[in-house]
Amino acid sequence: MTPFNQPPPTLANQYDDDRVLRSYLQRALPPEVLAAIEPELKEMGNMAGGPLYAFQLADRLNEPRHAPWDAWGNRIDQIEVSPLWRAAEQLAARSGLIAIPYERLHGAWSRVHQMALVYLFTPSTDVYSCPLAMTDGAARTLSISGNTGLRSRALPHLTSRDPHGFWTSGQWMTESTGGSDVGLSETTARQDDRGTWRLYGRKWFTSAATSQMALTLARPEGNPAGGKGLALFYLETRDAQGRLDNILVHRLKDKLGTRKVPTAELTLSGTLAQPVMGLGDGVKNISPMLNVTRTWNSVSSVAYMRRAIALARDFARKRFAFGAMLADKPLHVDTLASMQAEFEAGFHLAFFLVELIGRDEAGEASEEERDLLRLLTPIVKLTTAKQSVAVCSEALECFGGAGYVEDTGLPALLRDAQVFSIWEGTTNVLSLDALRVASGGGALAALQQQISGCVSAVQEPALREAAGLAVRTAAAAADWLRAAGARGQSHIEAGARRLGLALGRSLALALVCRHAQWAIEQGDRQPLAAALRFAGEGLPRVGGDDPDLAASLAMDGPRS
Ligand code: MFK
Repeated sequence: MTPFNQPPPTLANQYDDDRVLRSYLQRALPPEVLAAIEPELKEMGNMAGGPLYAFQLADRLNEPRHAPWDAWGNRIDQIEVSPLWRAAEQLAARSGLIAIPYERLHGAWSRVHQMALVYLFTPSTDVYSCPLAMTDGAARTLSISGNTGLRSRALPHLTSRDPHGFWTSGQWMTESTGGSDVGLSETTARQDDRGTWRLYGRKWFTSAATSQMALTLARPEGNPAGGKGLALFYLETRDAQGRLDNILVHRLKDKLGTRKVPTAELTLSGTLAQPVMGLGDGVKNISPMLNVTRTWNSVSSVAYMRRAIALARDFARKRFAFGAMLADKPLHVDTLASMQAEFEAGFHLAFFLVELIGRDEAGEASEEERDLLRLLTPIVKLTTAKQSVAVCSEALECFGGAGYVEDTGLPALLRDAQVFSIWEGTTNVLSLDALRVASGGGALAALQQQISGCVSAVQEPALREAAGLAVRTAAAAADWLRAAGARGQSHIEAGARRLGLALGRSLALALVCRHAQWAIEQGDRQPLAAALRFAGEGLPRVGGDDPDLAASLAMDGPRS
């Protein structure tokens, strides 16, 4: 007797199959831009759901390898990445995943063009988006640095469409003293008599240590402590002979996820470097890079949600249990609906951020939009990262035991998603960043205005109540912030995460309502269902917290 074998989930063309992406692009883009970029999106969608996905599954057990020595005792620190990663690099360069926003063929829409491709590419390439994000961040930082020498040296490589000329960049910030608190960095920069700078120190979490260059922070000797005393440096990892330039790779990290990413601990012992923009304010000067990588993080978070749901949905049509397909089981369908609503709201949030960056880079953003961009970069990152972990976890459950078995390829989704809320600023660090921005200037007012603007477009009676919830929640958050000042810094700080999530989810709701209104006018009521479901699950409450009670609860333990 032939035993029963469950057909595995499969993927269709990931562009054709993605109603949310296609509907968003139809609304947001001028028709001629959509017509121009759609063939690329279709092609990437075909790769991502077909050959690249098959390659990803076949490559599952391949991880980067570090060879410290050659056979004859020479220190080589060679790092081999997996075959999938080598192919991903070629595809990324040829597809212009970094080049597109710098070529800017479609003006302010070029970032949407780029990120729509990135969104399709990312879930089939095992976090190759990490080196790409840093490369984009370096390209952006150098292009606005005013350093014409470094710009003309590196930018043509970082934005090349030729895989042979393409460079990736590292973003070497983290040290064992300063993960989040980068100002504690101990790496020093020393200048010799001829004016040449060399770096000395240990970098503790250098992602994608195979890059040709890196932007990093070091403290010029004699500079004061803290982030202001650090300076932003450019370095090339290899010398003219192709040897690592006084860089010793100690080991690759053994991480929960992102296992294809060769994250290294390394020591710089006299590596040649050049200051990018002055000899101080390093944290501030590297922030354009952080803001770009945080945006990639947001797009990757929604891309992972979409992939997890695509697989779970396909499986629901193939899995028979308790007398019916899962797709016909009301409770399973209800669970998928909640996942889809989270994803759909997160998608609109992430791509709204992408639109703002595009406008800013094209010089079309108003002052309010620039304020909004500064506030939303941390908020969208922290909101979508939390969504992604929750949705990917729920998706694994949709497969029962198969979701917990490695060779289905499914557990990697959750392991990789978990990084989104950690790297590039944890939820709490980003909440505090957002709190600072929201507390001064006009950013919070700009955000409330944006929410009201979205909501004012909503006519459909069923949507109006949902849209009103977005306005009320954002207003309550702003009221809390104004009142919290009188209750002291620890009170404000304790509420920062709730504030960030309340604002992020309010805007997500407003954006999905605005989109739903447009879609209804096109005869599509699916986004309406997403908006109502997202609103129905509620938005976070800000306030009502007492820091003293929280401290006794959090640090619970025997009293002396
Ligand atoms: C899938 C794609 C994902 C990509 C993967 C990439 C791989 C990972 C590579 C990594 O390197 S991960 C490690 C990333 N590390 C972080 O994200 C650090 C997290 N910590 C923070 O963000 C802290 O808030 C921060 C280090 C910025 C705090 O440092 P400080 O020394 O207390 O600085 P401060 O006072 O907050 O800011 C200094 C100046 O920079 C201020 O300006 P002023 O001097 O004019 O007052 C800030 O306003 C400004 N600033 C800080 N963050 C900014 C910013 N400006 C614009 N945008 C920002 N995000």
